Amino acid sequence: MSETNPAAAEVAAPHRYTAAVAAEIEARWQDVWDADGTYAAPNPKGDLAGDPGLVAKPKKYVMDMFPYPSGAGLHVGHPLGYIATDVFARFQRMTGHNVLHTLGFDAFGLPAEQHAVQTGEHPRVTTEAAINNMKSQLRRLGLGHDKRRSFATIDPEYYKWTQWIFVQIFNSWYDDEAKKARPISELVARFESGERAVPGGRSWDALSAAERADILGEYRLAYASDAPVNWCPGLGTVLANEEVTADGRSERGNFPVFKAKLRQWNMRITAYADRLLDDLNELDWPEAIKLQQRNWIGRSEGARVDFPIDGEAITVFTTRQDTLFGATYMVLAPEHPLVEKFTPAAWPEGTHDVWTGGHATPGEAVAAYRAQAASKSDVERQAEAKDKTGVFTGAFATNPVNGEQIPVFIADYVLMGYGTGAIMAVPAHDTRDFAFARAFELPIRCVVEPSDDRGTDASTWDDAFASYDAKIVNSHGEDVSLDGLGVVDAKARITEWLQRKGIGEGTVNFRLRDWLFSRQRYWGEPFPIVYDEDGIAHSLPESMLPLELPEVEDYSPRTFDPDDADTSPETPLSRNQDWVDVTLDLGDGRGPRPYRRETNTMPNWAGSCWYELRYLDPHNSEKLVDPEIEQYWMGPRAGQPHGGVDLYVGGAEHAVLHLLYARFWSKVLYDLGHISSPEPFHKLYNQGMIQAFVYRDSRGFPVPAAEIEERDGAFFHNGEQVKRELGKMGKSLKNAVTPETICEEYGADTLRLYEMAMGPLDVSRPWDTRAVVGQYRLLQRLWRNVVDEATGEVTVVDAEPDETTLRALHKAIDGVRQDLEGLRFNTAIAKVTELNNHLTKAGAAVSRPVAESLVLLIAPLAPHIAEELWRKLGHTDSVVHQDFPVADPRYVVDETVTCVVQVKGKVKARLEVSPAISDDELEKVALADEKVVAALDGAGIRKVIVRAPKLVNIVPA
Ligand code: ANZ
Repeated sequence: MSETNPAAAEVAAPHRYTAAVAAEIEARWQDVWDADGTYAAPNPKGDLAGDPGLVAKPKKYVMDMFPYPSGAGLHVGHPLGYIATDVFARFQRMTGHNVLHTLGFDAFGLPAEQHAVQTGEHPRVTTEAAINNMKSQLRRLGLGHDKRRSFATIDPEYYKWTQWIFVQIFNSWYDDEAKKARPISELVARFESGERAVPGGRSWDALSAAERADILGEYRLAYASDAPVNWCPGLGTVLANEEVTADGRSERGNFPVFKAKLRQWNMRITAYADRLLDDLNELDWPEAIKLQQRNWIGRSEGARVDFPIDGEAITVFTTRQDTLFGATYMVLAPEHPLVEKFTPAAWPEGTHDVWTGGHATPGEAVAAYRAQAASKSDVERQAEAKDKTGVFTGAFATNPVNGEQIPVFIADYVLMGYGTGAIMAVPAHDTRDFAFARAFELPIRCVVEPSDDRGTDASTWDDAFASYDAKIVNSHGEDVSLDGLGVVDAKARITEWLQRKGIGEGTVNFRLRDWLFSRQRYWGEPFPIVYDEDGIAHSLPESMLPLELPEVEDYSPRTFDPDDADTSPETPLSRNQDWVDVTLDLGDGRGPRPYRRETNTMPNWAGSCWYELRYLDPHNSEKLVDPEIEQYWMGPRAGQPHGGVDLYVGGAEHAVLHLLYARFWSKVLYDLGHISSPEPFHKLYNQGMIQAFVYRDSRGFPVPAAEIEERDGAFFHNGEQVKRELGKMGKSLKNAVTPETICEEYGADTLRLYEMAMGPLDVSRPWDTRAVVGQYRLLQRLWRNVVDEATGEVTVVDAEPDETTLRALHKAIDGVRQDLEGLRFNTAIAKVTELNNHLTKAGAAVSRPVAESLVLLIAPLAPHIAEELWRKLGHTDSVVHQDFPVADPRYVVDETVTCVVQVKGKVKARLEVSPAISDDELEKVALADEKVVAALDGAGIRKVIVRAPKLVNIVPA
């Protein structure tokens, strides 16, 4: 019989497992699963309530980062994580858990909007078509999702609650004393009663509505402000810091990004900096991701110090207050509001030429320099290697530790948005200050003794000495001296001194900025905000949610000359006057009034900030999630003090944005009492990428990978030799392989096995279509161990398995269990393969309990074939909810190991013992051994050292 002639094979073996058989089985079982609701996870209550017996089981919440429904559909690289979570979820179901596993769609986003801009077709139409296409692609893979719980972020019933959460955030403030968010009404009550002083010193009653709104805006966790934002005229929208590249351009489109003052919505995520940092310690996340979040939040401990100037003070933030005696000049950010105030009309007598930048007056110099700085991004300004630029303001401030008059500069390497926007410069010990001091011929004074051999005369140095690990020198004033102290002690002493004098204090500063939350886009959630005639923002009452997107004629944001910074955005929603200008009764006792709607939309991140909560209770129209249901699936428990999803799988590219924003929203909802879990995701796992070979012709253009011929290790396309490299998989590189192609050729179970067998889940791996057949063969052999290929009859026998088979079986059970629990799917498959091969080689009919266990072992990985074989083996209930096999420890251990028994350090006996033997038992066996008894020859025993199972050492008395 020839394997290469499938037609002949099918005649000889009409019941062989083939692609056609796989296709039939897979479609049939997928229909049964859908009809039976096999993957429906019951809730303790609500409309998804189910079997209380199931709810009494421990829960497992297994979740993927949900996809953006791209029009291009899925290639085989996309479902890697989905298959992995599915295998894990199936395993958990078989080990006694009530498992919640589903998948929704993160469906607002730019591609559909861009398509709408080009074609005039509503983005909803293209998005829904893409969702439907993806759903059918995913269904083909046999993923065990609870489909009742799926939704898309564009569903009005979903974004109703996204808007509702925005309203909660808008209507709360952060109480620094209680360290939590509270309703803004409590703050108002405190202002009214006088319990808390009103900023500005007036009484709350005496303030106008607009004045009150301004004050509350300083506290609200969602607030509009005129802060400088990243304005990208080329895209026609503002961007979050995270969306701007290191060289100050838009991540998307690569357009220049400018700093512009625009009124925008922000989220006060900075209020949560400490908690976002501290709670990371409790999460089971990859260390690399935790580190990225820590760096992003960027906590710095240091001090604020006042430098007197003209009867006032410039406050600096420094992390090196121990180097105060080495501060020889100061630098303010060019935008610093105090710059004008201290800039004199004329240059002081004898001002150095390099300090003036060639300008006639300090005023001119400052104005020219400011204009220049405004055209650079923060990142460009901070670049280490850049030549340092700046100008002297003409003013001098006093160094408080020694009374020295030091010049005040403005320079763009100091940012307004960090610390206080002003620094004391210590050129000897800070690299940037060193470069600046050299350029402007400023004194460089060593105050930390270098540990290398450069000496303490800093004027001879080539670079700053920035190490912490050294002693302070040259640092004594009238009533404070730091000389001889280490850095840490010096910091403590000087901070205490500053505090006592009332000119400074220890402080913590964060790099994290508030989150810019508005976009000038159509395809996003509208803000549930309206403005009254005084321009005061009001949130919509819940009864007016969802606020649905209006129809508009033109979806495009207005874009501008990419280089023209003096433009400002125009939002698509502002083009529908009937929607924008409305008369509403907000139910606040003021009756119907005219309002103007907010016309920005929320950023893409909004919908993914809380979706893990909506899966729990997707149809609840009264609440975002029922508290009892939330508590059941997410609530804190032993080992998970902050609760959260039990396993969350997705790409490492989401280290800061999505994962930080979602944590922030959870904490606000937690503080306000809406949920019991302050963290959304307890365990995070990053899957690797599936890469693919890219073939390029002599001009470097990719050619279709499917058309490549390989000859003697070289690759050809239409006869022309091409180059092969490893890259991303996708349309543009002409190397995408769709899951459908593989399913047609081999079946979904083979595809699942192949993806899981390619390597450890967290490692990237190259796709190789030719290797897929290996897993297909495994399934064929599995089938053959249960089913007669000629007759289709089940061949298993009721005889007891032999000892070696029992050992092979229980070792496999033991190993596969541990591997599946530990997400080591590739090694689990290797163990199943080994067992299957053992049965094939044994040649005899397989005994029923062995066959059944084998089917159960592979069920999480290849669910369709497992379901079919389970049925063929005579079971009427689904394999999905069977108990996963448990290994019998007697067969798991190697039969025996050799134990060496020594008396006085000499080997006297060798014993064959069980590897599981305890120290006590081994000692008894050793002491009873004839040869040992003979060797001791009646002597007493001083000491017995036992290292079970391999060594016993006896020391006679
Ligand atoms: C004096 C000094 C001496 C500093 C020294 C450093 C080394 P991190 O750790 O990132 O928080 N700095 C403060 N505000 C700044 C701003 N708005 N723009 C640019 N630089 C700013 O950095 C804190 C240090 O960065 C501060 O400590 C300050 O320089 C500078 F040997 O003060 B240091």
